[in-house]
Amino acid sequence: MNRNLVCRCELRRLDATSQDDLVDMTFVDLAQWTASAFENKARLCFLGKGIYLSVRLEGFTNYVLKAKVMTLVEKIDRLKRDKKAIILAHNYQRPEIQDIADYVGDSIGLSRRAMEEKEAKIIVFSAVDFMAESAAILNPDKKVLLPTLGARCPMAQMLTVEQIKRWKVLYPLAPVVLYVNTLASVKAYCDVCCTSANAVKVVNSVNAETVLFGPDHNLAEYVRRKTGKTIIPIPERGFCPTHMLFQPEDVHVLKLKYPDAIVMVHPECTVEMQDIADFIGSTSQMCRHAKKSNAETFIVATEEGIIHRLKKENPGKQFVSAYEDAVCPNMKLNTLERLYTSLKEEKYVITVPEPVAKKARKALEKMFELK
Ligand code: CIZ
Ligand code: SF4
Repeated sequence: MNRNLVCRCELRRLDATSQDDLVDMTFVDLAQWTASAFENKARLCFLGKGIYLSVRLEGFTNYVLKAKVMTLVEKIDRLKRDKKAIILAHNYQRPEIQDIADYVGDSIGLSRRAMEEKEAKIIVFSAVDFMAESAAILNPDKKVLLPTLGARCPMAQMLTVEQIKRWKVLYPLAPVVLYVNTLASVKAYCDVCCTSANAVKVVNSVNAETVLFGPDHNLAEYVRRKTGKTIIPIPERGFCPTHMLFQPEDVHVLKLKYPDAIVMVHPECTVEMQDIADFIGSTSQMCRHAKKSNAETFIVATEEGIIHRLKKENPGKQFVSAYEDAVCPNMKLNTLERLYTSLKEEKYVITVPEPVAKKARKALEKMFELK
């Protein structure tokens, strides 16, 4: 082949914003030596928005430098590999995030998975603030990223250190059990943490008949009924705005359409909802229950993100949200685009000052010790 071919360059538009967006750049029908000779030069020409270089060789038909535009998922996968990162996603995340995550679970499952991780240098925690904080507390050697800084759980903001101090004056002998849906600074003031999956077990394990429990008063009531202990909710009426949207009336209407459906209710729902439930449990408990149950249809009263996982894990069964608009806007702030930017720019790094982390870690570890 003639090595002195004269080449003429043309600019063409492509649906890509930068060289970073392109993969599989190849010369079509061009001998290998020519391809490599041009490759570097051609790559340098990816300058403007959506512009790429095509190459014409005189005396030949039109040889075009072909490049494929990477999908967002491909870009995230490439960054994950390059940066040795893993993605952990909460059960309430958007379906497309759940589908690319290395692990999908509830807060305790995610924290456990983060602790077991040996290879990754970066953990992208696709969830809300307090969950990423817990991961950072339990994994001081890893970089924990929250894709959206504003993804905050309103329930976690409902309990402050000052409030705990005041309640402790009123009940000096009562241990403080806090739901993980609390900020690290608040966890530092509790005896032991719990999740909705293990709240009953944790409260049964403390050696006291009166327990200060926060911040969710519906979960507090569920625990009171299950343990028979005196549970003092702190604050008096802490709640999850998303779970408060479920109403028994909606379930009664759905039951007319699905009379054999099993009603699964999260303990963050109101007591009235708990009263009409066939099964009360956390998201992980709902997943287990749906798998082993012989029922074909389930009415689900928790954030709608879980429906995606339930359907994926139980293809033959039907899952209906007890209220389709029960969407947690905070969880849904995380999008694929934000996840990509988070990985690319390594933001937002979640750190907890060690004096606070040390105390909060103790409360979290105490929970993990209860098998
Ligand atoms: O513990 C969690 O992850 C929460 C907030 C809910 C659940 O039931 O999984
Ligand atoms: Fe917080 Fe409720 Fe959203 Fe969970 S679903 S993050 S408790 S607001």
